[in-house]
Amino acid sequence: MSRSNPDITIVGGGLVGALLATLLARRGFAVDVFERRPDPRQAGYAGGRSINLALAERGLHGLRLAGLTDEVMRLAVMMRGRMVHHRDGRSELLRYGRDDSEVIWSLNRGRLNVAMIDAAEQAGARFHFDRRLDAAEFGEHVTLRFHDEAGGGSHEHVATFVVGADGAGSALRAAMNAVRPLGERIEPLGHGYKELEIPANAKGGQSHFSNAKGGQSHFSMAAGFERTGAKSDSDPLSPFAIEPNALHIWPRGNYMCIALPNAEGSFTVTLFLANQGEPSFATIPDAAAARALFERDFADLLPLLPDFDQDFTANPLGVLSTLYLDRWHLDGRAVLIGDAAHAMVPFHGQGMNCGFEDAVELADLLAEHADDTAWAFAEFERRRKPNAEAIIAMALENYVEMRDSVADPQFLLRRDLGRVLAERHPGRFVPRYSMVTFTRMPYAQAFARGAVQDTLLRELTQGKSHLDEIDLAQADALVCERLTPLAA
Ligand code: FAD
Ligand code: E1W
Repeated sequence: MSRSNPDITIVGGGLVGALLATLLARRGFAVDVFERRPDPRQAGYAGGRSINLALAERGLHGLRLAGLTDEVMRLAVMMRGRMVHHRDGRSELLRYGRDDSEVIWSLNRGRLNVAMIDAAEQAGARFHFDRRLDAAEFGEHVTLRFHDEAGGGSHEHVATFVVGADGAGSALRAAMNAVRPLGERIEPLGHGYKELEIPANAKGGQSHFSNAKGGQSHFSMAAGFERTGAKSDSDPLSPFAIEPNALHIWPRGNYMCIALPNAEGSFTVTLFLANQGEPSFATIPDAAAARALFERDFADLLPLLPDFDQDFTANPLGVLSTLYLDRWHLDGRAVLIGDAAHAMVPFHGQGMNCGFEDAVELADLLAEHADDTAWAFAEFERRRKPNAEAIIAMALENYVEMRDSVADPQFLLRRDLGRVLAERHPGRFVPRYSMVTFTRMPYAQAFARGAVQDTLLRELTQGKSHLDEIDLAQADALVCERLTPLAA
């Protein structure tokens, strides 16, 4: 089929652009990817900083289709649940799923991107690094102008049509919007974030054994090598200062820290905090003020952050916004995908996972309808936009749930009853987190079923304060009446 296929031009060789490039190149399309940054295989990624992200079933499925699972899973650390660190120093592990088949994976963003660029090139895609899109003209063809970030000067590329995978600040989106407004609305969260690091072998300032295997730790949780025993972080040979196989959360009401493990034994910590008010990034303008906040609110975490002042000063303050668009495409000439189409707040850990689902859907549509991209792009938007809107809403809701998870007793009663009903009705009453994280059902369906379940829990717990006051026979009847069984 390959010769009658149009050439594909992708702007942005990040996670989503690289996956789309692989999927299309494997189907015989000629694919060109233009990426603003230098080749990460030569330049080293992220300035040496180790930023990680959580991969779940939806993202894993995309990687499977690209033939990337074996390689990527070798780099991954299993996270079985969230480890909640309370103010009083106690911590508890709340499992995400029913067993170790329902877990998520922590991955180094830079390494993942390199693996994906390699895979795309092996499939035949051509990458052009140091090429920043600065203008696009939409005539009969699409003329793209790139600034050469390495050598200066500009380059032109003429495309039949173009896919914008250039992230939340998409330059292609701006160019499309100038031709025909996309109905863009950017909603700032009002909270920002700062990344910090717990280094490998950080044990609260005490000196410790370094890992005998010299970095290639046996604690890195490649799928088949999983260690049993929950106390691996207290093993003196472990490079991990805290439990490796968890996503750590320090909820503090209006703000929080999280930490995700890296295979080498370090953790990337992220502080999420309001930009204004008390406390906020405005009231901790320097490392000394930030340290005082941590001494008060993250007392058990601070000793694990030996480079606190340096990290706080040098690392940029991240901005968090949601991007809503009315339209994702300009007839058959341009379409947006991933964060360029629907940037969301990170509190469900689904931005990349959702972008990978986009890539799979768009690759399928282009493979079937390459001769009618106007239809393919419209259909892509029709299928994906309601799902993007659903995960956007769920990600916003999850911030509140994460940061004050210990608050309201009615919330805790609903959560406990939810657990009981999930156990009594597997495949019918499924926690919303599980539908989002461990299944590939459309996000919009997970959102809708989640709403039905929440209404049910509110009705059943109305005026009650203990689980044993609840009529489970009535609950069972309502579950069966309002929720259809999910396909296996
Ligand atoms: P990007 O990753 O932003 O890639 C865009 C690419 O386009 C980049 O390589 C960029 O250099 C390039 N580019 C930009 N402009 C131009 C231009 N003008 N010309 C050429 N190239 C250009 N998601 C998860 O699934 N799990 C998580 O745990 C998770 N955690 C997160 C934590 C934080 C703090 C944040 C902010 C996000 C998190 N996300 C997570 C979301 C995830 O990072 C994004 O959804 C994902 O990176 C989107 O991929 P993308 O390829 O669409 O965009
Ligand atoms: C996940 C940045 C980030 C990434 C995540 C998650 C969270 C909180 C954050 C959601 C979650 C994996 N979550 N974790 N525990 N309960 N919900 O599942 O990716 Cl802040």
